[in-house]
Amino acid sequence: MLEIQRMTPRVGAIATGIDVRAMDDQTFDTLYQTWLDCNVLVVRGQELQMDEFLAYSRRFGLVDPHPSISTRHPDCPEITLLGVNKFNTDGKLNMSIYRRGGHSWHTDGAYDQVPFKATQLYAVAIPSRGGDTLFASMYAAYDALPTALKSSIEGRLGAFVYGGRDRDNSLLNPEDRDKAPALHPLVRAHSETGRKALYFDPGKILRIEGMKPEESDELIDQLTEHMIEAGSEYRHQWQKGDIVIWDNRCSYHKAAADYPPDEDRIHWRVSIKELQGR
Ligand SMILES: O=C(O)CCC(=O)C(=O)O
Ligand SMILES: [Fe+2]
Repeated sequence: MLEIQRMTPRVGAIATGIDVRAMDDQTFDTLYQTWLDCNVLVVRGQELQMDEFLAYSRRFGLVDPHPSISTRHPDCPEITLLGVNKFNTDGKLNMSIYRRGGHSWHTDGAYDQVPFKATQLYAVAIPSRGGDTLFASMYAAYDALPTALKSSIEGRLGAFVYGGRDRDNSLLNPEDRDKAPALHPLVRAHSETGRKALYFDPGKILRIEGMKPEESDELIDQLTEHMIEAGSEYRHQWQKGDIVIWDNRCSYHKAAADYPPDEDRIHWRVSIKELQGR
């Protein structure tokens, strides 16, 4: 029987007692609502083949292949492999793979005109220590912004690209590195809950539209300082067989990227976009 435990007052819930391969619509609706309420949903103890993981993922929306072509599963473009091919041919640790998602707090897909609604990971191999994923709420970040900062971003658009101002886009194929920035409101209402969120990503934002470069950089620094509201964080310690889905419209995340490099930490990952309605 489905049991749900909230992990912190704002972010994170863990569901147990279900098999996602055989879940009726009513149970799924409960999970989905929990996910909207808690922004991050963990389902524990699943044993899945790739097609089963994809079928479950499609219940949340449209599964879209990630722009990093080199890290897609060779037989299944919708699935990105995390933690695979970690060592270069010269034996050196490839930091773009080892530290993927670990450079800064971020939201996935802000470089797309239609950003990812959700990202979902399935834990295939887990190291003996480290390798957690950290989450925090964009709603809490917005609510806690000082009034002056709230007014300076109201109605403003951010311009986002893969790699941001540092242009760290080594996981993209060279021909995919020059896409035009995508523009999104920095105060962005969630399409399903209607709640306002601070939609921001210091590693993808290029500039804030309509501002001088120095002003834009200054505001980006201030938002970076305010994006994580103490008390809105959840740190997920992985178990093999966990499925974790996070809502990119209202949460930030970051990989701890601190596990022993000679151990495996492998996830299947999907990016999910909105379908009409939800
Ligand atoms: O590996 C992780 O813990 C998260 C990586 C990440 O940022 C992502 O998959 O979007
Ligand atoms: Fe990410």
